Amino acid sequence: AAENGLAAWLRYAPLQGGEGYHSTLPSHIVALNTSSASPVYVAGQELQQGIQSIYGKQCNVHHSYYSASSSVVVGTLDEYTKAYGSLSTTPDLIEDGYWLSTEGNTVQILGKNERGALYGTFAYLSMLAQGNLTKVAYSSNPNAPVRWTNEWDNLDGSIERGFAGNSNWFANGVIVSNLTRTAEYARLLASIGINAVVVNNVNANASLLTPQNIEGLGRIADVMRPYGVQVGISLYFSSPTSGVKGQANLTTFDPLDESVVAWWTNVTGQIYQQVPDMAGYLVKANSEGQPGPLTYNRTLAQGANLFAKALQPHGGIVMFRAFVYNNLNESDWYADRANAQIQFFKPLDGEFDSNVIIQIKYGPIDFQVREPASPLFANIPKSNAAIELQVTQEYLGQQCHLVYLAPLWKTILDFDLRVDNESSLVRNVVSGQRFNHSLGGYAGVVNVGTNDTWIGSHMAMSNLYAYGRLAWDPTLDSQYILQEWIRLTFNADQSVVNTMTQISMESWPAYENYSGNLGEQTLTDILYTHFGPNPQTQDNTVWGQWTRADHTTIGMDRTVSNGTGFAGNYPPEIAAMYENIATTPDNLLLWFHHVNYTHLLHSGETVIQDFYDQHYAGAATAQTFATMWESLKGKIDDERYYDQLFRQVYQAGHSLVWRDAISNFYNNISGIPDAAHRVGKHPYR
Ligand code: GCW
Repeated sequence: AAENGLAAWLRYAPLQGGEGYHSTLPSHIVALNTSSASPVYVAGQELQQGIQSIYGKQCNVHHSYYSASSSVVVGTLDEYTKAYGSLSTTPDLIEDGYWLSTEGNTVQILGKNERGALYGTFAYLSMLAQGNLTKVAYSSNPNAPVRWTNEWDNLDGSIERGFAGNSNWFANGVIVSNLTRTAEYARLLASIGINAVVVNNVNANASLLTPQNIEGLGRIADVMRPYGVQVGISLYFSSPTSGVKGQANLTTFDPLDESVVAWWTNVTGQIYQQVPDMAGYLVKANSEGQPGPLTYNRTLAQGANLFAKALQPHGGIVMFRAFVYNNLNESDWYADRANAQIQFFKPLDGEFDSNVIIQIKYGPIDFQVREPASPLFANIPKSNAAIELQVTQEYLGQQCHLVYLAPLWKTILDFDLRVDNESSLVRNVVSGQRFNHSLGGYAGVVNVGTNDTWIGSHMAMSNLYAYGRLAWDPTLDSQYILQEWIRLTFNADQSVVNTMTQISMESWPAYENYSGNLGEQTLTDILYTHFGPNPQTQDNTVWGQWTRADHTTIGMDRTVSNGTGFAGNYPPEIAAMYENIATTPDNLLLWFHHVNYTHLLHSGETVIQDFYDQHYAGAATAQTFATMWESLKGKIDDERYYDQLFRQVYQAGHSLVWRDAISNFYNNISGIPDAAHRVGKHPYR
C-alpha cells in the first residue's frame, strides 16, 4: 500500500488498452554503457521497467551497438556517434541537456553527458506514462547548472521543519547502513532534473566531519551517483574548534588564519577521497546564532572564500546563504530585518571567488505566503546568484494544508527588477543570463523523511515535482506542470485532473486569504512552531517579522521618505512603485506602508473590511476542497483517497480557526465592526 506514495510520479501505472500500442513501441533497448553504476545503464533499466509496466511490453536491453529497426537508443551524443555515426544535424546541447527524437524507427535519447541521457529517458517515459505517443524531435537544456535540494536533516535523525518523519540517511550521529530509500529518492530527483542534494541541515553539526561520517557520505554518494545526483554538505563554520573526533582541534576558526585554511584544505581533501564528485558546500554563517567570520572581524566574503579555495582544485562550489540577520528590537522599528541582506552583501559584490554562489531566499524575510522579490537579486551583479525556494511548507500549513506553491514561486521568478531600466527577471538573474555568469540556479528546501509519502502528504509532492520542473525551465506554466504531475501520480481521468487542478490552483490564494492577506505575512506563531494562527506573536519579538498593528494603524512603513528605506533597495522604477502607496499593489500594501485600518484599497474597500472579507472568503474556499475531494471516491485508489480526505477535512476546520483567530484579533485591536456582522458572533447562534 505504501508503494503508490513511494513511487510518486514514477508509478508507471498500466495504461488502459496499452497492448494496442505494442507495434508502435520499441522492441529493443540499447543503453550505451556497460557499467551498471552509470546513469546510461540505469536509463536502460528504467526504459525496460517503464515500457513493461505501462504497456505490458517486454524489451531486451543491449549495452553496445545493436541493429534493430524497432529500438530505443540511449547514451551520450558522443557514444552514439561512435556507434551509429553522426546525426544529420547535431543538436545544440549544454551540460545535462538532451536530444529526444521519436520520429524515426529508432527512438534517440542522447545526452550531452550521461546525466542528460537519463533526463531524456525520463522525459520519454513521462510521455509514455501519459499515453502520449506523438512524434517529437527536440533538444532540451537546463535553465541553470545548479538544481539542488537542501535537506535540513540533523545527525540525530530529526529534521528541522520536516513534516514527514525522520531522516532517511542519519540516525544517532552517523549515516545509516540501509540507504535503499536514498537511492529511491535520487531516482525521483533525477526524473525532474535535480543534480545534487545537500544532505544535512544548514544549522550544521561539526561531527559530520568525523572520518566515520566522511566514509558514510561516500556511501550516500555511491547510491545516488547512478542517478546523476551528487552529494553536497552543509558546514558548521567553527568546526576547527569543535573537537571533531579524528580531526585536529584548533583554538581558532578565523578564516584568514593559516592553520584554519590548512584544516579545511585537509578535511576537504579527505571528503574528495571518499566522494570524488562532491558537489560542494552550503554555508549558513553569522545568522540565527550560527558562527561565522564576523567573530574575527572578517567579512562574509572572506568566510565564503575560505571554502571556495579549498574546493576549487576539486571542482566544488560554495553556496553561501544570504539569509544573514541578527536579533532585533522593535523599539527601533527602523532596524528592519528586510534590509539585512542588502546591508551585509551589497558592499561585498565583486569580492566573492568565482566558485561562490550567493543563495538568496525568494523574499527578504522568510518564506512567507507573500513577499516581494528579494532586492538582493538586483544588487550583486558581479556575484553568482541562486534562488532558495521552500518545498517543505514551513509557514504554509506544514503539509496539513494543501498549498500548491508553483504560482507563488512564479510571482518571484517572473518578477522584473528593472536593473538599469532593462528587463531583469529574477529567473534570468539566477540562470546567470542577465549578468553573464556561468554559475547560478536553484536550491529547494525539501526535507523528505521516512514517511511513505516522502514529504508528509501525497498532494504536497506536486510541490517537489514543480520545483524540479521549474529549475529546469522556469518559463513552464504552473498549471501545465501540475496536470503533468496529476496524470503521472494518479491518472488521466478528466474529472480527476480537473478536480485536483481546481483544488491546487485555488489553494495558495485561499491560504493567503485566511492566513494573512494584503502583504501582512503569514500571521502564524513566529516564536516557535510556525503553525496555526498567532497574530499576537508578530510584534515585539526579536525575529523582526513585525506588523506594527495598534488601535488605529497597521503595516510596516518601508518607504524611503518616511520609513525603513527598504523600498529604496530596488532599482529606481521598482523603488518608485513601492514608495508610492498609489502604485503599490494591494497584495503588498502592508508590507510597504503603515496605514489606518480605514485606509481605502484600490478595490475601494477599507483595509479592515477587506481583512475580514478575505479571511472569510479564504476559509469558505477551503471548505469546498473537502467536498470536491469527495467526488474522487472510486476514481483513485482508496488508500490515497482517504489519506488526503483526512487532510482536506482537517484543512477545512483549521481554516475556520485561522479565519476566526485573525478576524477577532484585528476586530479587538481596532474596535471596528465587520460590516457583514460575522466577526465575533457565535457561529451557530
Ligand atoms: O525559516 C527559518 C526556519 C529555521 C531555519 C532558518 C534558515 C534552518 O524557521 O528553522 O533554520 O529559517 O533558513 O536558516
